[in-house]
Amino acid sequence: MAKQTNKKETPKPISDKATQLEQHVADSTGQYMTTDQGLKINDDQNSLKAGERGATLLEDFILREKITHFDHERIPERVVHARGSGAHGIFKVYEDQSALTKAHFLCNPDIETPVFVRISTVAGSRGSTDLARDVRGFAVKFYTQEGNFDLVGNNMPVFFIQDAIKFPDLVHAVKPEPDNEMPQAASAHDTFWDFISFMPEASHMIMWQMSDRAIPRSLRMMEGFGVHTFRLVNAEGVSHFVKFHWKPLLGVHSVAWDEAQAISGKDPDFHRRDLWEAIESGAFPEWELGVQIVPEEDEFKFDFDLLDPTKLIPEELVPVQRIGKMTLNRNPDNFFAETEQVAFHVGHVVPGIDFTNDPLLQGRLFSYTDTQLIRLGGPNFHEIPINRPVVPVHNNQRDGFMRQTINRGKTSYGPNGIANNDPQQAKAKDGGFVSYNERIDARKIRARSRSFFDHFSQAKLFFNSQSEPEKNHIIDAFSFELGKVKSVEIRERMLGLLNHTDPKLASEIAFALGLHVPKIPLPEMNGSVPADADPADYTPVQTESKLTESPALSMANTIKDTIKTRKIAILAADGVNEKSLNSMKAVLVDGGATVHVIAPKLGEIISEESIKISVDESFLTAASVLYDAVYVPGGKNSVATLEAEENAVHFLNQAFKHCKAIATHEDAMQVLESTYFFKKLPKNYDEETVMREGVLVGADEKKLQNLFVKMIAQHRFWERENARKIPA
Ligand code: HDD
Repeated sequence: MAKQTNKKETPKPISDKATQLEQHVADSTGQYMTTDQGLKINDDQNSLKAGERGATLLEDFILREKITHFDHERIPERVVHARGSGAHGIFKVYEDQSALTKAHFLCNPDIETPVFVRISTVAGSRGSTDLARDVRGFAVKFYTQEGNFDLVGNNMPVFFIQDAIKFPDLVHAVKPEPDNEMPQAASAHDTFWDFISFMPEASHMIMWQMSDRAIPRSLRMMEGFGVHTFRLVNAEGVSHFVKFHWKPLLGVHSVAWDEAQAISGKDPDFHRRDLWEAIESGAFPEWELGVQIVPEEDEFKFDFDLLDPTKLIPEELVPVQRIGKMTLNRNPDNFFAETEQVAFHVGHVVPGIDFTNDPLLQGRLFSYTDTQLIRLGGPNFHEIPINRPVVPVHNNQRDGFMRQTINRGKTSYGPNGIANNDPQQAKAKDGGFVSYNERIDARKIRARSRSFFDHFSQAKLFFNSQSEPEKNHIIDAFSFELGKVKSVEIRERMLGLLNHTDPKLASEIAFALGLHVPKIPLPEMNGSVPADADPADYTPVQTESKLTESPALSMANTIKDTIKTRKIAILAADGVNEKSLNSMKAVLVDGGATVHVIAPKLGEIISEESIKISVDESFLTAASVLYDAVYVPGGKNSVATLEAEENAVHFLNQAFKHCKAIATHEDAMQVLESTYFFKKLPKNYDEETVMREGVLVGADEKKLQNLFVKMIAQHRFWERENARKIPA
């Protein structure tokens, strides 16, 4: 007899949410196959026929059920953020924040709040590449004891548009073009840049989008931002403005654009795999929750409007206080049930967290529930296990497609006398949500505040705050994207717009495009002018930011002190020196890195000491772009094989091109000599040179290992990039 079992084999972290989800988990281990009605199936190989060669009978309910279910397996993908990866975790606040907010989960360091996180690209379809140049969505659902709180942010702190009414236009422009549905998961096409060229308000966001933030090394190495200004409200009803941040403990790191494009071919699931593997291996991704707090009375003290979602508050003006930590510690059991069906909404808040009048946020407050109605098929999507709060739900909402709850009793209205007026409203002191009592005294008007009209000063601030290599990458990214635009008119209009942010930036891009920067007066390129308005009233204002630089905006200043979870390739072949390979491997693994031995073929290699070493990947299945660094150990025969192996030399050339750390044992020098970059290497290998160039050859094993670890922690040696135009 098959054994009944619903137990998981591996212990999973326990939380209220995990326990709740467990009730819905089905595990077929040791079970008989049944129909959806629970009938045991005897033959799942053949349909019921009139004779062996006969027609299939309509009577075959088993066939009908199976095919019908299959025919209905798909639901609409998200209109934006269709491609995403999810994980479970926990959040804990460091210290009581009750001076700022009455949200329970932020007031008690003993409370561990379960979370589900979904990180996504925006433009591509569900099956598109992870490495698209794109904004990343960063959505966190906190299952608190006061209901669900969703922080639905991005990995960039600002947005393209200032008013939600423009969102459908923005998305239509960036999505594949409607006549031929090209290109997939890319903004590098005419309609996107056509739209942007008429939207001066996008000037700041496109600097972020063209920066390396749009091609993260890992979803675990990205910042997150709530983008809008929200409110925190304490038990006394005092409100503070707040910007939410997620700060990754591994730092903020990106790949090179050339590398991103190659990864898209070699492993389009690169980010999803990386997140999954990190969690499976116990290297749990961690972020600190940061808040920038602005008292109500300081609302107008900045040279931008706090309600404008195209502006950030520079960290140098208002420091980010790190108030808690989120750890992702469990992969989903089922992608569709959890990651696909999770429904986020900026309007899911708890007492102590409230909105501002940011016009983008206000529009979002409508959009998210509305979209779930079509995507998840009706008003009961909150009953899908991943969406359920961990606290009970009681109200008079009833019925609708796929209702799960069996509401007992006669009443589904209030007030009622039949059922003691249950469910009852909760007083504020008992946790009832009360909106912040903001005073609004206004005329009804379709308009935009003049305080939203400075579109360039923060775009400039961002560009000026970047390191030299980061600036180059931005110029290259614009040159690539506009280079893919077919219409010269659009290219020129974009150059005209960029010229208002930074003339040098515009002229460098113009050079790559073989164009001149046109001088276009701003009113002529602002498409956001209502029909009856005077365009002069909509002309952007040119102001200078009080800050000339904000170091927090540059990834060059991020954390660079760990090799944890980095992937390192060791190239080897038969005859490798076992000690040279394994002692380096041990040091790297000790530092928390994952090490793969890559050889001409899978199986095992035999070292010069006749020791068998297992091979993780062959040159056919591996590629340099999937690793952070590469090491070549000694061993005469191994070195000779690699030197003659084009794929090994290509591996090193690409690693060099993408500015990665490269180390070889002194005996493996010959392999380096076969690379195109060997002649560029400096002759003297003192530590300073190594840390500048990122290529290391050494005889002293201890020194080699220590320096290699330091090099990998640096992430990349972007200064090498003058060698970008090489044949790798
Ligand atoms: Fe949005 C999804 C983030 C503006 C309408 N958005 C979505 C997701 C993220 C964001 C992370 C994916 C959630 C998930 O993983 O399921 N969106 C943002 C940010 C914005 C923003 C940070 C600006 C600050 N969004 C925005 C506007 C509108 C929408 C202005 C409409 C007026 N967003 C949606 C949506 C989506 C969505 C159509 C698609 C799927 C979904 O909601 O659940 O409703």
